[in-house]
Amino acid sequence: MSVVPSDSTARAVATGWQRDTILALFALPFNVLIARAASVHQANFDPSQVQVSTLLSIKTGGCPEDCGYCPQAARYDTGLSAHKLMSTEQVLERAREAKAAGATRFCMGAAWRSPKDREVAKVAEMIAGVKALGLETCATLGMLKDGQADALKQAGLDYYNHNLDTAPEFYGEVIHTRAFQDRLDTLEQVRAAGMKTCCGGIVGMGETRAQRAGLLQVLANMNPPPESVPINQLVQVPGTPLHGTEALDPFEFVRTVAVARIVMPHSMVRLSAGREGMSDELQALCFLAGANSIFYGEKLLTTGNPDVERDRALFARLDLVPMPVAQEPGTAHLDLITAAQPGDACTA
Ligand code: SAM
Ligand code: DTB
Ligand code: SF4
Repeated sequence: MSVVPSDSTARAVATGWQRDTILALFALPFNVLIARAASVHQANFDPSQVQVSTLLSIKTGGCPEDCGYCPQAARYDTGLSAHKLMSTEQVLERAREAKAAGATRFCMGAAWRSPKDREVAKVAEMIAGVKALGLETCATLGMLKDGQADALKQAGLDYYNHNLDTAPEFYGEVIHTRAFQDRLDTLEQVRAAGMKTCCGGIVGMGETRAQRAGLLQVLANMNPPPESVPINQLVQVPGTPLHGTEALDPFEFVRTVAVARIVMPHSMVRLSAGREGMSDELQALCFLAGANSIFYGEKLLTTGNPDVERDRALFARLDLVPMPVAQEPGTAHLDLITAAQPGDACTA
């Protein structure tokens, strides 16, 4: 059975993915699905390279939204204390540390529904400073209003992260304070300002397989699809409404990564939240299935991430090397493959 358009590894990728086609990919025998995803991955990227990004919460907690998964929503008692926006110097210090540890991208996250213009001006200062360090810049600040995306772009922002989180039909069961369409509107502003998008979602929130397929369908049919696609596994935080949700079968998580790789062959697929609870073997399967980016450093925004020693050891065990900035997908870098020193993995 062929459920992948024959040109899916070519640069001009098929759009117009149907839900049934994506579900048929999910339903392939596990080994067939992983082999197919691995071949799409290899045709477009050097499979031994993994992008290394570091995340920093520049404004933590106290958020007015009601996202059912999020420890930073003020209305849930998660024991998290709220902090005001960090100073530019504090942020730059952390960015210098991230760079020294081997990160190539620095992502700044704020627990806002939507930033005020004066907050955007402060973050713009941070972005300019991080960019000047030679790092790729990414920010996730909530919904953007007119002019804000342009201000961020002008400051040097490369990527704006704004997740769809889940399928349109499941969205209303998780978040009530803003709509799926609001997310699409912000992503459109980001595109119009000339920035790249980092957009993905969360799995393991009690959604069905059809809904996981639905999330990937909306992402893959964006024109163009997001350059970065974070696949988060729900980190269950006591006090949030989704705490206690039945855990997703880890192999279903791997299938989701594999299908994301097939339907978005040129995007970076990031193994994002939830990695701390995954074994090295499970992560290796995710890399085989086409994941080629991670968050690196002990903390995500407020929850844990594998410590750097564990990730260095994982890279060494799997002969993975950090991806240099600006690798263009679709061009297998044989020079880099041969130059890579297995075992000399993370420069961190
Ligand atoms: N407040 C902004 C917003 O929501 O757009 C930016 C920060 S928000 C924390 C960024 C993303 O983190 C969310 O869209 C969600 O996908 C992810 N996230 C938050 N809490 C999570 C959790 N407990 N497990 C997995 N992903 C989570
Ligand atoms: C994304 O998709 N995942 C990151 C990043 N974008 C901002 C956030 C994960 C947050 C996990 C929960 C926490 O640490 O608070
Ligand atoms: Fe607020 Fe973002 Fe958390 Fe939603 S995901 S509660 S908007 S910080």
